Amino acid sequence: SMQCFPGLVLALSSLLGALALLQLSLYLRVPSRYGKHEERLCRPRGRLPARCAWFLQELPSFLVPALLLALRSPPRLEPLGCRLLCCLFCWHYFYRTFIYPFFTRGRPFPLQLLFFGMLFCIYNGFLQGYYLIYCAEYPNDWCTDIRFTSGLLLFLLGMGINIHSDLLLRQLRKPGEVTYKIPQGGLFTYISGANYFGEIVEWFGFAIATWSLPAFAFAFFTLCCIGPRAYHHHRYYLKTFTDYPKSRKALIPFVF
Ligand code: NDX
Repeated sequence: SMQCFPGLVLALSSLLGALALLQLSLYLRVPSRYGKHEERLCRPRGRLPARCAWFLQELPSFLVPALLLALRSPPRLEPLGCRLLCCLFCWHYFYRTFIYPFFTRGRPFPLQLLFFGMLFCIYNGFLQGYYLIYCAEYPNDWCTDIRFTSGLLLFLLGMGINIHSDLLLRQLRKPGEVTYKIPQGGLFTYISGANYFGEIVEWFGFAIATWSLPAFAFAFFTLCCIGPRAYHHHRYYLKTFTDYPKSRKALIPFVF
């Protein structure tokens, strides 16, 4: 049966950190090509409806850790912290896999990116789940540790912002519409990337709550992946809408 190999965790986390830097160097100047940053919808055969694409892409991030948690024998009952943290991760991806895709009004998603996205979700789902279920050691009172409580609070706050902002974006379109409008309300009042800001806060909260290398590597990856994207969204809006609110920032309210 499976056991903890600390060297494996270190290697996979380092590779995740390296992928984050690769992302940053690739997507700082040019955005990743999906959504509003894709050239015209000219090759309809190379894409899948947003609904299927997001479902398939994110499913492994839910399934892999959920299976690891369910199939571990003997089941990991102690300490409470590990199961709780693993459940938080699965909870986010339950939303992203089974709820978000069924309401999205996004444009069809490129198959090629879907393939890489899925590989990434398998990789990260395995790393986070494997670490929490086979490696992590917490004292029995971890649930009252300031790192756990403050991290959990940030996680919940970020998740709330992320879900609320994705809802505001969705409401900009009627079913079947594919045009872009100026997002309004919530944190969009201050930043163009409100949904991304929420997601970043969420995963840094998770990293603090788990106090682990894999989770910090993933939070860093998220920052490098959607941070630049928030900046490119912002530039797109400034270029497209002459009446775009001048005081709005890209990712961090009042700052950047
Ligand atoms: N999926 C994370 N890298 C990614 C998909 C792409 O969950 O090759 C990372 C994720 C993947 C990426 C994933 C990993 C790295 C990949 C990358 C592609 C290339 C890259 C594989 C897995 C790669 C290397 C080199 C390392 C191999 O039509 P539309 O779609 O634009 O409509 C949008 C709509 N909307 C508007 N509607 C009307 N008016 C407007 N002004 C609108 N603005 C937007 O709202 C969408 O339907 C919806 C949201 O759009 P957008 O662009 O704001 O968000 P989106 O990027 O689609 O993300 C959706 C949610 C969001 O909450 C975000 O926080 C979360 O998913 N997310 C996204 C990406 C990554 C991630 C989280 C994470 O790292 N944690």
